[in-house]
Amino acid sequence: MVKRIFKMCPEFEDVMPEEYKQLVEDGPYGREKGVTDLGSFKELIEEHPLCAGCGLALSLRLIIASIPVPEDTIIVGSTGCSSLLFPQVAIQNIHSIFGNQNAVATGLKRAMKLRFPDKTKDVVVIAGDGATADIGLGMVMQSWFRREHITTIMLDNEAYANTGGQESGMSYEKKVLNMAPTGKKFPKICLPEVAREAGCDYVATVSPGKPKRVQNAVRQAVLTAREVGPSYIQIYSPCPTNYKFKSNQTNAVAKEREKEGTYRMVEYVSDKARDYFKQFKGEEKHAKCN
Ligand SMILES: Cc1ncc(C[n+]2csc(CCOP(=O)(O)OP(=O)(O)O)c2C)c(N)n1
Ligand code: SF4
Repeated sequence: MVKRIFKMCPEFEDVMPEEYKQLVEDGPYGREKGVTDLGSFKELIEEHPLCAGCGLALSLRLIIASIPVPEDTIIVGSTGCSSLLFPQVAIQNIHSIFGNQNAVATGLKRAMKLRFPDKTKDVVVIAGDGATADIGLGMVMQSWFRREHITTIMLDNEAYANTGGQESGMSYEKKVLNMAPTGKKFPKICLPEVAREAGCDYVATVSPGKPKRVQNAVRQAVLTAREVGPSYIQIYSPCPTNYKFKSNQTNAVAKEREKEGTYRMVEYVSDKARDYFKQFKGEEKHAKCN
């Protein structure tokens, strides 16, 4: 396994912020840390303003603990509940106007390649279902058609939560929400299938109820985007506030939906990606980064 090496420049040690020093000394900068280590190291997100029991917060904690090289990653967020949390994440991140996230990520990835030709910079989009499957869908799909080397992660809470509970393309049929009082008239969009048809080389649906699966999917998706082509993860992130269940039931709701088959967990790896991954033969796939 190739070890990641990351050191603070000695000349700057005394002027670097305390938080940064802690991330180098006791956090995941330069080290292999994952979801099974949570609670034993300084995390990249330690507090947030989202509702108690928010599925997005659970998902983001896991996603962020799974990013293979956080110090060389840039997250592109979008408007929605998750955008309230990103200012407190110790990974470079940029907020994009609602729906524009994959266009912004495209420009960023290309600019990073020009600016740092000898370095790997991973660009990961993390946005809500409204931003991804509705208002930003055109830009999301065009980035997949163009085979941009970026990872797209949808936080699927099956609603426009931040604006009070409108239905989204990802809400399921007949679901009554605060601002969909007669129930949704159309079925849930099957975006994993759209992603596969649009050319994504790695596609997975996961939920925070199964942390190790989240980690494997995130690492595989980031590596795919780095070396093969676009990748897509959809993480089911139940919203207690709009779906009106108790805030300690979030993981139970996620597990129940998976068990009853109303939230399908799928994984698709293209032949190209499968060939690429073959070379690692059981090694930690993400370890081969600089
Ligand atoms: C261009 C633009 N259109 C609409 C809005 C209003 N708006 C803010 S958040 C939001 C809903 C976000 O829904 P989603 O992407 O599902 O994220 P969630 O809040 O559910 O996490 C909308 C419509 C906006 N801020 N900007
Ligand atoms: S409204 Fe829902 S998605 Fe938004 S912060 Fe609250 S629980 Fe999370």
